Amino acid sequence: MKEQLEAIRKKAIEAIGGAEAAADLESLRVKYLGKKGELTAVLKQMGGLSAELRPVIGQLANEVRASVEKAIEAQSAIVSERALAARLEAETLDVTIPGKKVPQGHKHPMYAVLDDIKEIFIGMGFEIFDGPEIERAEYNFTKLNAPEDHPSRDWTDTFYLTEDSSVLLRSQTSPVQIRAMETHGVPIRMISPGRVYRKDEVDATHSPMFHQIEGLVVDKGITMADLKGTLNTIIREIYGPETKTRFRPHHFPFTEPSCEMDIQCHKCGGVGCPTCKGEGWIELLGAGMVHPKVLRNCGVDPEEYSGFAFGFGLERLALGQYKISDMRLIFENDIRFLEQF
Ligand code: 2NL
Repeated sequence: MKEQLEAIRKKAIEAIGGAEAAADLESLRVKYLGKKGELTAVLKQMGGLSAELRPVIGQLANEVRASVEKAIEAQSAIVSERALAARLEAETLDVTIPGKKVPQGHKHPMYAVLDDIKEIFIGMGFEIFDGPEIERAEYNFTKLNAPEDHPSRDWTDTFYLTEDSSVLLRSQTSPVQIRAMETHGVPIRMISPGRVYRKDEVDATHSPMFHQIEGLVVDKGITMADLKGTLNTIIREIYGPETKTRFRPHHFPFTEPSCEMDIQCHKCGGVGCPTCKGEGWIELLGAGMVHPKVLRNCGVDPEEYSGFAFGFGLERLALGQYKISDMRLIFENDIRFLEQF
């Protein structure tokens, strides 16, 4: 039995020395020291030994178990050290390699123009209001005094979302102002920038979706002088203090009287050039005194209050400001274009 035990010790320690993974060590432990292992098998035969031999063999068996356990422990340390070394090797990080440059973006030129304009209005005490892009015809047209047969109501001009033409994609942001008069009440000084939708074919100056900024001021005693003064101040903030403007009569269903505002061509100073198409003036926005019917439709008494409103296209303004020749460039988001701003 002594030889048997020594043979187990030799075999086990050899096998353990060759083990390369923790799992191999565990199966060797089971093989030699486990309940059904080789050492246990030998110990089971101890009953047949003489009284003198039994303690000697018993002690030897314990020694063998201890040395096998020690070998497993030692090899286990080596195995995990090797595993760690291999992992460190595989995950080496060279901190001296230059980093990857993250390209830095910036505001879209049209939103830069929008932010500048918002700042100017905020500085003059205006509030900014948002509203839904999916609107009721009632808010987009009816409350704004658009007659039932007004051409802008035609399905060839407006995107309707229901068969009965009661829901649509807003064609202007005035419904935001109607809602503001109803919920916020008057007096009010506000602008409503946002997307609007019209069934226009895409070309250099048209897009079926564009951005509009509309403004509204309602208070006691507001007159056409307030309209002209406010718009002149704002235009001179944007285009410089020397900018010349003019107001021409116009017609909108929601304002009375109505006008359009032009600025003198900054390129030719009013003489006439390709930028202003020989006119000397560039059309900028539409405006007017809020129609008494519109005020009444929003629960405002036109005997007590009056107001002015205006609206303009943001893309058109940005095109002019950055001397961009084609509106499609604003929407295409080609990096080569956007990087220039
Ligand atoms: C344009 C210029 C305009 C308005 C928009 C407006 C809003 C309310 C009441 C009255 Cl709540 N008017 N907005 C006024 C004049 C012009 O937009 O060229 N539109 C077709």
